[in-house]
Amino acid sequence: QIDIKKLLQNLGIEQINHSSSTGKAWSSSPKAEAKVIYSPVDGKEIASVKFADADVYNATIQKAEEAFKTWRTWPSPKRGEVIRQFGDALRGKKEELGQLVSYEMGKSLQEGYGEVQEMIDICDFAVGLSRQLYGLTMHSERPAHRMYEQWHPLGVVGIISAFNFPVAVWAWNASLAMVCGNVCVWKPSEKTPLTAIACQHIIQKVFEKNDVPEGVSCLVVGDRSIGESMSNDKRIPLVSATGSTRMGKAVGAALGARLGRSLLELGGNNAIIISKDADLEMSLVGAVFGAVGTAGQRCTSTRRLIIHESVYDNFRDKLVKAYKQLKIGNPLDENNHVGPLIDKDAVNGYLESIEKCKKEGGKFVVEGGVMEGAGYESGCYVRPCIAEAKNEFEIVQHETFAPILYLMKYNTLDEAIAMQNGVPQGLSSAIMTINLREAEQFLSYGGSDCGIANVNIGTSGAEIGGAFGGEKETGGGRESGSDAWRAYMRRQTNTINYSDKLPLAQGIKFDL
Ligand code: UN1
Repeated sequence: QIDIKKLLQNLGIEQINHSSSTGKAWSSSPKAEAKVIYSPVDGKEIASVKFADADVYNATIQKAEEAFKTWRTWPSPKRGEVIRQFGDALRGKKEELGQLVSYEMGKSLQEGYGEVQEMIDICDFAVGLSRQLYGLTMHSERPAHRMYEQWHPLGVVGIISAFNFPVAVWAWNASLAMVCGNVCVWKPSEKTPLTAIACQHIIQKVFEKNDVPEGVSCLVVGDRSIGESMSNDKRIPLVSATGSTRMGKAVGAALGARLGRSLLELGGNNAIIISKDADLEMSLVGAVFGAVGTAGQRCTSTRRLIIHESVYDNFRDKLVKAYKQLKIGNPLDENNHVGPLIDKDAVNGYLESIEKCKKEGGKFVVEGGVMEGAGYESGCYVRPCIAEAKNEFEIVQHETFAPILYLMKYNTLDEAIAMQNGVPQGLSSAIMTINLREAEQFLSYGGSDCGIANVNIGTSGAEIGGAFGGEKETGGGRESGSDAWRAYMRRQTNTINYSDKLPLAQGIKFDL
């Protein structure tokens, strides 16, 4: 059980009645109506928040633009120092923030803590990065000329995040964008605004202590109209959006039309290939965690298992046995494996997908259904289920954000790879094998076509150090580690002539 009033208080939340913040300052339109946020855990009201309108949105972007003029003059390692302190503040609030993530979103407490840990990790990464925003130098073809490139911040970065990782994905974007010298405007999912409000309070206190200009980290709580405004707003050179492919196509089209930049991290349809040479015990843990963790609501969740025919029956039976042991219930109780879906719409989507799968000929070896009775009052708890299906089923080609796992059989590895790649999405993929030839083929140019390809690890639970994102309908963006920071900066090539002549490139003669 959770004392939500106390939890919000411990997180320093004073401002739930306003929709927008530029740091210390909070505001909302006097006309804004209050929206009640319910927890999927117990169906109870957490708090009511206000959604921003166009006026509040505009004022926020204006403040962000002003802040950028100062923030970009701060040396990057000094910006990194502020992010270091933000990471420390998160360490101090890990328990409380993790609990609120769990209660507002419905993921297990362990995963709530894990999500805050991802925020801490990316802050550490960003601190190091603040001294490493490297550009290349190159040799000029002209005498006494020097060439190099440098990376400058873009300006206002819009961040649209999804309910399933309500805080970590913002931190991936914001911590990198801010050490790079950008200012951020965050539109969190309208389903999980409270964790966003909590984060804004935590970062604001650190910013205040360091005299960071008002407007470097902004929050706008609102519905999709805010996302649309951001996408069409010429004052925002980059919008980073995480969510459904449908949303991403709209954001990408709006940004494309004004030749702005978008960084898209959209749906996945992730498969694990279980080879004849797989360690089946290990595969079992990877597959079950991947499929039921976060109640199947990660973009990296395992949705398909492509199993070699020689181990198919054996592995299916192991899965069925493992699913029987799953405890479904309050995610704050650490004995439970599976928490609720985010809301009743998600439950309906889950039920519809099961029906569609059956219509197309899918055979359920573990049946789904909505949980009823004590502890399930919110109506959001569902049974993780497993269907034997075909890759070409329409429903299998589609990402359902729920714990439905599809099993299919293969004979040759080429066939398995073709199935793995034979979906519109391209986020995460994995092969379970101790056979080097198979592993290398899977990772080669002819192997997985996804942004993430793992060997002997499931599809979910990526570390922050790697670039995160995927191909095809996943949107092509990369966030988090490696050189993903470049997306938040503009590259400038500089040529300096330190001679007293003006030779032209390509040997062109031009005499006056
Ligand atoms: C997401 O679901 O949008 O790799 C992000 C993972 C997590 C992040 C998932 N580290 O599963």
